[in-house]
This record gives sequence, structure tokens and C-alpha cells, in this order.
Amino acid sequence: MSAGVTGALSAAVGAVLGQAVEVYADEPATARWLHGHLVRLDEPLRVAIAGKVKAGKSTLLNALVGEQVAPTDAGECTRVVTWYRDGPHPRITLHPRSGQARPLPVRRHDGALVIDLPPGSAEEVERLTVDWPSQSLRATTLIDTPGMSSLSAHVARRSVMFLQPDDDTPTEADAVVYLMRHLHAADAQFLEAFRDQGVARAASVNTVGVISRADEIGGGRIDAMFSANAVARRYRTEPALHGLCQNVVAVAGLLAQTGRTLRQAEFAVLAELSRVPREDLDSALLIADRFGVDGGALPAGGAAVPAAQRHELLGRFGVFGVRLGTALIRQGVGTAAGLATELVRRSGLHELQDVLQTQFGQRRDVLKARSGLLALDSVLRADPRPGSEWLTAEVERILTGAHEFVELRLLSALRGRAVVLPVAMAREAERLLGEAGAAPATRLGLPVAADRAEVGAAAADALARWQDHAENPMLSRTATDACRVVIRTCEGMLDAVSTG
Ligand SMILES: Nc1nc2c(ncn2[C@@H]2O[C@H](COP(=O)(O)OP(=O)(O)OP(=O)(O)O)[C@@H](O)[C@H]2O)c(=O)[nH]1
Ligand SMILES: [Mg+2]
Repeated sequence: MSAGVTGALSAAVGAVLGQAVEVYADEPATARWLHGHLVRLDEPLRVAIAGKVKAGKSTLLNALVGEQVAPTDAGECTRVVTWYRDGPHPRITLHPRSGQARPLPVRRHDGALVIDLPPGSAEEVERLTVDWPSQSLRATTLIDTPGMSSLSAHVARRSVMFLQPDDDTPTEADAVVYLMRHLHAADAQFLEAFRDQGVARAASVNTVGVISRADEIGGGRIDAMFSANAVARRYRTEPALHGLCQNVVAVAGLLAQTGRTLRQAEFAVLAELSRVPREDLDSALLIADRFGVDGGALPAGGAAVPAAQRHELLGRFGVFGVRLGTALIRQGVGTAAGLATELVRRSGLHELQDVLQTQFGQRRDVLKARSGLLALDSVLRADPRPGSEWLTAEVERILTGAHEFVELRLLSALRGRAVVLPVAMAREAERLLGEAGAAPATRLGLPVAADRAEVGAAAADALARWQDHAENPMLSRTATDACRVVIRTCEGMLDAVSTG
């Protein structure tokens, strides 16, 4: 919706939170917590990166930041929830479960930030915050989470009834990127795993799914990303996933991370390796463990690259990355910068960034307002008191009345098929409700550059069409209600064009 309407939502949520701080003033801990949520409305969006152990979460976070700030490792690595936010100087702060927060030393090794967690302290640490000067973190704070260790196969399916108070608990994150590897798992298992509830409980509207370590699909063959994208496309149209996440993209996080942090020396080593006959290099890489050892399966020509360097290279690029990198150099990519661009382009990172921008960035205020209301709602339920009833009523009024929430709920219900419309109508409704982006032109299926007159004309057309649908006696009551929501959306766009 227009900035004005969304601004009004933020203001309403800010006002009710502010009043709540006063109502709970005699309970300092609760008042502080609520005040924290009030302040949070103006802070960057918090996006958690969640998924099973070793799904590639920290690597993907580094790729998004463009620097190696999150430690990654083949063994279980991220032990505590770690926040990465933009700040003037690098700074690491440990927040214990009880007691004072304290700074940790900022140390770098080989280009990567090292976080020295005191031995044995993981249990006592509530979280770490890493302040890091970074353009990529300016609008979004990224939260790295420890891997969820096991799949709970019998977790009940999440209801699509977005924002039903019984169904949502407040989380620290406003939105979630959920990583899943797609190895030999049957599709059914993959879907089941997506329903898993973990650190950041998923609700379709604030969740984006990532098929991670996409380069490993098909054993790291050179067409791996092609296969991975096909898998992602299949899941995008999978009705069972619609109620669980907004979109699914395939990303080779390692390739993206290395592309964004590529060093000249690495380019030189790859260039050296690209002189090894392709079949020889390929067969050497087939046994990745031997590629990096002395006397390993690398024939003459690659001998100029010592085993230790080959080993390091494999850690930075993976089998697929070494194959792709050398192939690109053979095809004429002649500089480190050129190679870096090409690796990132092929990693799927840009597609993920686009999806994060449309699904989260453009909905920032609505997602923030949602987090604030969920938090307040949990306090009002746990600790009702004289004077809090009207706060409850106000929360209810905003949740049910604000058109942004009505839209998101309907979008969620359409995607989860809790509300069913004829296929073509459902598709248009989802688009108009902002599925592919909240900008009016996007909602109306126009080019982004469409001018005001075009937007106005298309909105008027859509309005007339949906008014007709709403009169259609063949539609069920729920379908007619859905039409009314879409009508309101079209009216909002028309208003914005005439007043904005
Ligand atoms: N081939 C390949 N390897 C990857 C990719 N992403 C991560 N890895 C490797 O997988 C291992 C785990 O990566 P992390 O980023 O530490 O995974 P994580 O999910 O943060 O792991 P935990 O924090 O321990 O749960 C490391 O050895 C990475 O190099 C990828 O896209 N492709
Ligand atoms: Mg990790």
C-alpha cells in the first residue's frame, strides 16, 4: 500500500505499545520489554537464517553480507544465536542469560572474523551481537542461528490462519529464511522438514525457503545449478509448500560467499589449475578427498599447485566451484573481478536478494507491526490487569481492521488453500494482494516504470472486474468476502494515485 497507509499502521502500533508501557509501568521488566518492542518498530528488519545443522546457514549469511563475519565449518559450528547488525566499528558483545553484557575481542584470521566464545560458555550465553560496518546490514539485521538438530516428523502442520493469537508466539525475528538441503531426501521428507518448527517458527507470510548448498545437487556436476533451479521451480508450484513459505529459491551459498570475497591469489591458483586437461582435473575432483593431498590424483601440469593450496581451494570453492571456476577461466574470464561477478551470478544469490527485497523489504513496516502486536498480545494474555482490556480491544481492532493485515491473511489463506477461488481469479488475487511485490505497478502486473496514469487506469479496470466477481452468485460466501478484500486493495491503489 502507499507509504501513508503503512505509516498509519506503524503509528497505531507505536501508540498502543506506548500506552502499554504505561499500563505495565509498575512491572519494570515487562515495561522494559514492551519498550524494547516500541523501539524495535524503527529498527532495521530482523531476518533470521534458520535450518538444520550444516545446512549452510552461516555461509549464506556471509554471502549476503559480502564478508566472512560468521564462522563456518564442516563440524557443528554456530553454537549460539548471533546477531549481525550495522554499526560504526567492529564490535562483538556477549549477552549472558543472566548478568552484564560484556565485549569479546575482535580478531580476524585469514580474512575471516574469529569469535572466541569462552570455553564451555555456550549454555550460559543468550546471544552474541556483532556490530559490523556494512551497507548490506543497514536495512536488515541478520540473525545466525544454531542448526536445528533433528527433524520432528510429527509436528502438526502449521495453520495458515496467520495472526490468529493462539497460533503465533512472538519471536525475536520479523522474518525467516529457512534453509534446506535437497540431497537424497524424498520430496515428502523435504516438505515434512519444512513444516518443522524451530527457533524461528515459520508462518507463510514471513518465510522464504532456500534450497541450500545447491551446487551439491547431482554430485557437483557442472549443470548442478540448472538441476537445483528446476527443483526450486517445482517446489514453488507445490501446493503443500504454499501455506508454509512465500517462495523457494536455490542458492549455492559457498559459491556466493567465495565470489564476494575472492582474492587475487585464489584466482591465480585456479588459473594454474585451468591449464590441467579438463578430463584429468575432472577425474581428480571425483575423489575430492584426494584432490587436496600430496601425491593425490592430480596429474602433471597441476603439480605447480601444492597440495595444501588445493586443499584450501576446495574448502573455499567446493568441487563444483573449482570445476566452474576453471571452466570459466578456460572460456576466457581473465580477471579476478570478472570471475567473482560470474560466480555470484551463477550462485543464485541475486535471485535470493530480489526475493528478500520483495517479500520482506517492501513489507518491512507490516512485518514490524506484526511483531510488535504479537509481543503485546502475549503480555496481555499472560498478565491481564485492570486497565488492560482496552489495550486488548485495540490490538484486536488493529489486527482485524488494518487492511495490510487483512491482505496478508487472505494471501496466506489463498496460498494455503483455506480460501478457494477459481484458478485464474486466485492467481490475480494473489498478485493484487502483493504476492510478487507490494508496489502498485507490480500488483497490477505492469512494468515497474509504469506512470501514474497507467497505474490509475489498470487499478480502475481491476476494481471493476473484482466488483463484478463480488456480485457473482455462483461464488461461495468466503470467496465473495475475498473479492471484497481485493476490491479494497484496488480502491487503495486508486486513492494513492489520486492523492499521492
Ligand atoms: N558445496 C557447498 N558447501 C557448502 C555450501 N554452504 C556451506 N557449505 C559447507 O558446509 C559446511 C557447513 O557450512 P556452515 O555455513 O557452517 O553451515 P551452518 O548451517 O551454519 O552449520 P551449523 O552452524 O553448524 O549448523 C562448511 O564446510 C561449508 O563450507 C554450499 O553452498 N556448497
Ligand atoms: Mg552456522
